[in-house]
Amino acid sequence: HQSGPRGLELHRPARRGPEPAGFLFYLLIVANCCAVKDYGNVTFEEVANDEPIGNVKRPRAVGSANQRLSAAVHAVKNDGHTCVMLGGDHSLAIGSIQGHAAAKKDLSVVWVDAHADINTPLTSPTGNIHGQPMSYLIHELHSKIPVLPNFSWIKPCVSAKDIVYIGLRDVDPEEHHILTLLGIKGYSMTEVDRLGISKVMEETCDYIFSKVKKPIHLSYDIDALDPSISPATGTPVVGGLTYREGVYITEHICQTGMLSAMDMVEVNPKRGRTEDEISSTVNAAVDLIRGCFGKLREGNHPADYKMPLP
Ligand code: HAR
Ligand code: MN
Ligand code: MN
Repeated sequence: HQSGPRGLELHRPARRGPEPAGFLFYLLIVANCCAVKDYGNVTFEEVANDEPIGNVKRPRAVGSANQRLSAAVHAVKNDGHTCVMLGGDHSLAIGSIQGHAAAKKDLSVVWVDAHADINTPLTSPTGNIHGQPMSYLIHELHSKIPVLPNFSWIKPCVSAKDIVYIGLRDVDPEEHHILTLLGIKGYSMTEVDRLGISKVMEETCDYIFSKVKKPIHLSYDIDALDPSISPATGTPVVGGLTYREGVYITEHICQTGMLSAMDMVEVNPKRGRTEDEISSTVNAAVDLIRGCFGKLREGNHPADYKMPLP
């Protein structure tokens, strides 16, 4: 952390290539004092005849892909590193958070997103699993989750009180009911407008650290940012975070010293209509990750930097 972002070079996503199991790609990177270890892509097997269950699309492929991801994240955490997971759609948070929780018992989750992604398979209006990941992970919703093929390995691992949402502006009525029922802490764009992002982050950290300083799982959906900055994503929603608000969140999370794993998701170059849309989206994602690992807008220098002698 001290020496800043030198060495944190991220792989740019390829524009074309196989799209396994509904995900674009996974890449795990570990940063420790900004030394980066690339754990490589998580590979998935094709699942034939992956028929919907109810309206849930491709349950077997998504279930088994997340099981592999969970094992990969667990291994990264057991190696003692901070884990960066590059997606891919937000359904991968199931495996990412599950694997993280397997290594670190008590987590808090900061979910930065235009969407709450807390539909259950039964409330989902679309059947898209990337609108549902939180529902599989929360203890309090366990009884509301039906049996799905390749989902039986998932064990709820997060309490409703340990979650904070930031950036919400497209929440389904059923999701809003769940958020209210469980009393989940959230800062919609209305609260970001009212309080300002610095107050939002101060309150967020007071809340998640109110009892003990738990490790943070930051799940950052690029669509939290305004589509004028990050248009190359599957479900852009107007009225999002500015670039500066988005980066401020990462700087604040970094200075807690408690970031333990992060997801950077829904970056989808195939949804960019021009090269500029793609590069703007990807560059924003890279800047958000660098913010998480110590890049400061005031500038950085290595702790052991020495001035050249005259
Ligand atoms: N709420 C909608 C659904 O459940 C759309 C959410 C999916 N889009 C996302 N998630 N990008 O963050 O289908
Ligand atoms: Mn999301
Ligand atoms: Mn989203």
